Amino acid sequence: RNENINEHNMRIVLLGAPGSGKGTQAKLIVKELNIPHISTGDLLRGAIAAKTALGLAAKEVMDKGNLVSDEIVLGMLKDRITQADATNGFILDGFPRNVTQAEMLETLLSELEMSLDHALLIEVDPDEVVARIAKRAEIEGRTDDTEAVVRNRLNVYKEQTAPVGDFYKEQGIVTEILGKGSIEDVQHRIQAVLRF
Ligand code: B4P
Repeated sequence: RNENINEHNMRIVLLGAPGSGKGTQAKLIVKELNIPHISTGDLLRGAIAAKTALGLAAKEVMDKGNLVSDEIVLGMLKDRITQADATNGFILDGFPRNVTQAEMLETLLSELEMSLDHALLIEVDPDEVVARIAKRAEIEGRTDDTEAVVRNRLNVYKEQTAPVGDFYKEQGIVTEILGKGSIEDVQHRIQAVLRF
C-alpha cells in the first residue's frame, strides 16, 4: 500500500452504466488506498446468498434488472458506512443509483460530518457494455446478466442513474473517465485523477 497519500481525502463514488467497469476498477483502487470498497450490488448478493428475508425480496427485483427499494439499499449502506474501517474514506460502487439515493447520501454524510471528494463517471459505449456482460454471463452465470435483463438494466441506467451524474456535476466534483481499452488503461486514467 502507498502510505504517502492523504487517505483522509478519499471519499469516492464510482458512477457508470452496468458493465462499465465500476466493480472491476474499485477492486484495483482499494489495493492501493487503505479504504474499503462498498458495493451495494455485492451487499445485496450477500443477503441473497444468506437467504435473509431482505435478500429474497431483493432477488426478485434484481433478476428483472430493476432497482431495489431506496429504503432497503440505504439501510444496508448506512450499516456499512458507519463501520470503523470507513472513517477515513471509502469507495462507493453502485450507489447512488438515482437522485433520491444521492440526496439520502448527502443527508447521511452531513450527519456524519463527511463529504464526498470525487465522483468518477466511467464512460463506455452501450455496445461495449453488452459485449462485456455477455462474456461475464458465460463465466459467472449471474442471473441478471441475460440479454433481456441487461437491456432493461441499461434503460434503468439511462432514466434513473444518469441524472446522478448531473447532480454531482452541479457540485463540481465529477471527473469523466474514458472506460474503453484494457482494465489497466482505465485504472491508469483513474490513478491520474486520484494522484496515486
Ligand atoms: P451491480 O452489482 O452494481 O452490477 P453492475 O452495474 O453490472 O456492475 P459491476 O460492477 O458488477 O460490473 P463491472 O462494470 O465492473 O448491480 C446489480 C443489481 O443490483 C442492479 O441491477 C440492481 O438491481 C441492484 N442494485 C445495486 N445497487 C443498487 C442501488 N444502489 N439501488 C438499487 N438497486 C441496486 O464489470 C462488468 C464486466 O466487464 C466484468 O465481467 C468485467 O470483467 C468486465 N470488464 C470491466 N472492465 C473491462 C475492460 N476495460 N475491458 C474488458 N472487460 C472489462
